[in-house]
Formats: sequence, structure tokens, C-alpha cells
Amino acid sequence: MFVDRALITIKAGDGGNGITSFIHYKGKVGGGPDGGDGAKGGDVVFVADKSINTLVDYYYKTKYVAENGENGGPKDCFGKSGKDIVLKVPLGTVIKDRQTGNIIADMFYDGQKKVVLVGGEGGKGNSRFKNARRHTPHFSQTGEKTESKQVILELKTIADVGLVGFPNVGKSTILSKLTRAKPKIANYHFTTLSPNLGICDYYDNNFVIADIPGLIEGASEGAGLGTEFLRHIERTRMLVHVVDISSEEGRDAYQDYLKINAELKSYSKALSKLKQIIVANKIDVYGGEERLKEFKQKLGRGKKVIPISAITGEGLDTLRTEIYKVIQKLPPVKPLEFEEFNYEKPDKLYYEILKEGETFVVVGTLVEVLKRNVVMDDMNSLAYLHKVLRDRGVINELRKMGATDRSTIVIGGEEFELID
Ligand SMILES: Nc1nc2c(ncn2[C@@H]2O[C@H](COP(=O)(O)OP(=O)(O)OP(=O)(O)O)[C@@H](O)[C@H]2O)c(=O)[nH]1
Ligand SMILES: [Mg+2]
Repeated sequence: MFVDRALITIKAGDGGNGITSFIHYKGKVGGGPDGGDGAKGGDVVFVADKSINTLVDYYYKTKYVAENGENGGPKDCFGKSGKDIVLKVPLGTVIKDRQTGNIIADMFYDGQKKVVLVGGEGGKGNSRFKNARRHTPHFSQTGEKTESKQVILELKTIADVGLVGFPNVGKSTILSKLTRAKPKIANYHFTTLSPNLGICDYYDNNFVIADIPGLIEGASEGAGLGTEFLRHIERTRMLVHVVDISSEEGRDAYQDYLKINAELKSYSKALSKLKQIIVANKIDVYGGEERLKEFKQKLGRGKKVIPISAITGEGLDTLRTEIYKVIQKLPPVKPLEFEEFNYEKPDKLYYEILKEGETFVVVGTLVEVLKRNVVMDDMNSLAYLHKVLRDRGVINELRKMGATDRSTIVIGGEEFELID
């Protein structure tokens, strides 16, 4: 089954907890602290892999959770880090945040890697809180917890050329003749239900052609197969617009041409602006030459038409050369241009207060940030520290937990008194 869109839930691993523990010697009590740190949780990583061409795996399995970090152990044992979870996706997969629709990554290059969710940090064990004055800290830090997220995976095929046209005009037949691809071909509408890709050799060069399901009038309103699959030619460099010149289906090639262009335009302005090569297929059918003349007349002088017969092979060499000539002048296929969206850790400035008697230790990422930004023997810097603690609610929280002016407040290894 071909799946080109999936909604999945991902979660990075939680950080393991640090533990509180003391050294035990045989027959001796009162050993120092030896509680080890908890370990970091695993990340959620996406990797683009050219050997995959559908998102079908993500249709069947929709929840992906990285391993949690282990808790610390006694004897200063650190926990084991949680394993990352690696999700392989086809080239051209766009990862979006479900909630905002923001683009997180365009997995464009083979082997491209993107860490979408970072595992939680491990908590510190009690041996980390020992200092000259505090020999036996009875507290340790919990690991950082992570949140699950929903992401949308959307495949935007990477190809140089896109084949567009009504159903049954011979798009898949053309692909099968220009490349080694073997798409399904049949004399009915909507034979092609999902994109087919093929590589067309041109001397020492080659280019990739994408064949997509046929479009019909009103596709943008959901008629036929709708326009969803146009996503697969959105990033092509040019289009080959195929019309059926046989009129076997009683349709007029020129009207078809106008209708397809209108559908492209209502889907996306950018798509409708792509350079097109107009191809009149099935020229082998009786009366083809005459209808070709008529078609050209209606199109007007400025427009070039390449008549071909995908069945007999007539005109295919000309078409191949023409495509090559056009794409050579066009910029290569590029990844999407977008403002990259990254998930913030939920508790980027999180803190926790650990209490032991009259000592209160503030720990967490907030403290790490402060440690980097505050110079302890500078008055201005200390005023800043105080302001941050007040604004972040740390001082209120300390009061609530029973801290008084006589308490010792430990922040980043430094001791303070509580002032409002
Ligand atoms: N006589 C003639 N028949 C052709 C030619 N090219 C394709 N056909 C026939 O037209 C029918 C449709 O061909 P496909 O290649 O499946 O058409 P398509 O545009 O891919 O159709 P959808 O996938 O349904 O959109 C088949 O029966 C082909 O054999 C041609 O040059 N001449
Ligand atoms: Mg087809």
C-alpha cells in the first residue's frame, strides 16, 4: 500500500532520577553521600532513507516512544542513557507539528538526520550536593519529564519533471517509455492511484520523472481523486502537460488543456507558474494530424506542441531532448524554504526546591542558566539573580515551603539568605 501522509505520536525518553544514598562500610555508620545521577532519556530522531518510498509503516504503527533514562544507583552509579528511537522516512518527507502546522524539517537528502524531540536530562544524585559545609545532603534531583507530541508526516516527492493531464491520456505509458519504471497502464480512468517515479537517461545525464493520477475538472473541489496528490509534483522543476489528441473519448484537447491549467492554478500559484512542455499524445490514431493542427491553432502561435505516440515511440526522442534542454536551464530541485520550527523543552526554565531541615536547595535548568549568567561577587549581577528568582516565583515557593530568614538557600553551590 502506498501511504503519503501519516499522523503519529512521538515522545522522547524521560530523564532518570538521581538518588539519595550513603556509603555503607561494614560495621560502620555515617558514610558520605553516594547517590548517583539519573541518565538522559533517548531522543526521537528522523532519518531520510532513499530505500524507502512510502510512509506505510506509520499508517499501521502510530506511536513511537524513546527509552527512558535509568535512575542513578548507590555507590555513585550513573544510570544508563535511554536509547534513541530512529524513524526512517522516504526522501521528501516533510515533518510538521500537528498543532500549529509549522514545518519542523524537510527530509530532503539521503541520510539527513533531524532530532525532533530531545530526551529529558537525568537528575543529580545526592553526592553532587555535598560541599564543605554540607556533608550529608538527604536529597536528590528527579529526572526531567518529557511531553509527547503529534507530528504529521507528508511525502512531497522529489522529481525534476511532473506529468500532468486528464485520466487515460497516456501519462503512465509515457513514463514507461522514457524510463525503466513499470507503472500500471490500462484503458480506463484513474488507473494510476499513487505517484510513480522513473529515471530518464539522457546521454551521460539523467532526470527524474513523476507520473501522478489524472486530474479532472473540479478536482480542486474534490472531483475524481481530488488534488491532494499534486503535492507530489509541487517541487518539480517543470511539467509535461499531456493531452489526448485522438479524441476517442469525445473530449477536446484544447478544452482539456485549459481545464487542467485552471485546476493547477486553484491548487497552487507556484505550480501553475512552472514551465510546461505541451505534449499531444496518441498521434497514431486516425485523424490525429488534423486535430493536432486544430489544437495548435487554438493554442496560438507562441505555444509549442510536441506530437508523440507513446505506443509507437514516435516523437519520444524529441520529447526527451526537449525536457533535457528545458531543465538544464532551471535551478535544481531544492528543499522547501521555511522557518524551521523546533519543539522547546516543556520546562526550559524549570526548577525544583529540595528541602532538608533549614536548608533549601534550588535545582533545575533555571539554576544552570543562572549559573552561567550570574557573577557572584558582583552587586548588579546579584540584584539580577534576585529579580529572576522573584519573577519566576522561586522566592514565593521557598516561603511556602517554610523557608525563613534563618534558612540557608543553596543555588548552584552558593549559599544565600532569604530576602524578599
Ligand atoms: N493509440 C494510442 N493509445 C495510447 C497511447 N498512449 C497510451 N495509450 C493508451 O491509453 C490508455 C491509457 O494509458 P495510461 O498510460 O494508463 O494513461 P494515464 O494517463 O496514465 O491514465 P490514468 O492513470 O488513468 O490517469 C491505455 O490503454 C494505453 O495503451 C498512444 O500513443 N496511442
Ligand atoms: Mg496512469
